[in-house]
Amino acid sequence: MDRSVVTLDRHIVEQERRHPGATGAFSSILQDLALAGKLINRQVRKAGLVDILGQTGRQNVHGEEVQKLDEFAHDVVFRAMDHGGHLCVMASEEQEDPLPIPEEFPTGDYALLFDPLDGSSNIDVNISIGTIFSIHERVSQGRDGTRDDLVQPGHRQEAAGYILYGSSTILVYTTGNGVHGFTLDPSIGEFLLSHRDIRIPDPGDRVYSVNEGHADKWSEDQRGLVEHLKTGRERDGGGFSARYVGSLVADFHRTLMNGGLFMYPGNRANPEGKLRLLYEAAPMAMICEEAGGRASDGERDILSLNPQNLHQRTPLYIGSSDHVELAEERLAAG
Ligand code: P6P
Repeated sequence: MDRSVVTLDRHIVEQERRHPGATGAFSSILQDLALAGKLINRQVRKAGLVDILGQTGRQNVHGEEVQKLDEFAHDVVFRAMDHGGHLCVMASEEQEDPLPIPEEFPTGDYALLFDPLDGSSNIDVNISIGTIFSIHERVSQGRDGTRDDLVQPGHRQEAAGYILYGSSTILVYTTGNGVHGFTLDPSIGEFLLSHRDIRIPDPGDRVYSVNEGHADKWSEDQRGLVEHLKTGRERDGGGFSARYVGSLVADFHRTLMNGGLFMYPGNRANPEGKLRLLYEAAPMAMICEEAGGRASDGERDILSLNPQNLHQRTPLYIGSSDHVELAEERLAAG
């Protein structure tokens, strides 16, 4: 039993040693993201005790009410990342346009996309929420990065991860060399390696995760798929039970750890669904596929999609390979 205490910093250094090409830039980015996670965690843990709850009365680019904690998380991530000298541009779910690196700081070779606090509607009711991040190598030249550095297909991601503020706070990331989880020990303020080389169970738990409140707007095929999962015989791929938190990071983390199938399908009102490709679906897809699972829009691999704009949405079917394949087969069968 390996009883060594492996901090995130030590893990990053060990990973760097294994990959001589690593310049250390990415390690510094991850360490800065971990700091942002600790700062957001501190506020999340005391939300409700300070006047940080409730609406700001303003709306984000998607017309959704901006919670104060959302705003705080956006600012924390931006300010943790803007001065390290490794990024040339950032993008946030909370801002319509790319975020340039302030003039007073140097820029670097990476572009960061993030959802500062996903699941924010759950903040006031003490349900788990999360920060999601995706990192690309820049494709543009010059000091400042451009939209092209951000709007790249998921298979070009250098790294992806999330921080889940749940019963404990866990940071999960991958650079394509395994998926690793670090649980925050608040008594020492360190993320400690708690889940080395996560593999998604396959076959996974017979659990499906979708908001059936939207069923009336789904396609016939989607309704047929969920009906099959619920009522089909186990040997025919049915016999599933349901779990749904309504917070992507929480629903995805459960799926990653236990297996299962998370779905956010398109519907009549929103054919592309609700989830954002670049800073929600694509980072989760990189993590899931690195852990041995799959991520699809119902027909195509999420990582193969060629994005057209920063905040575009995509349907998402993600989890244990066998379950995602079953979904694709049933959706294709019509
Ligand atoms: P619905 C939270 O608002 C979020 O963006 C994701 O975290 C979550 O998976 C989804 O929306 C839940 O949406 O329509 O089920 O409430």
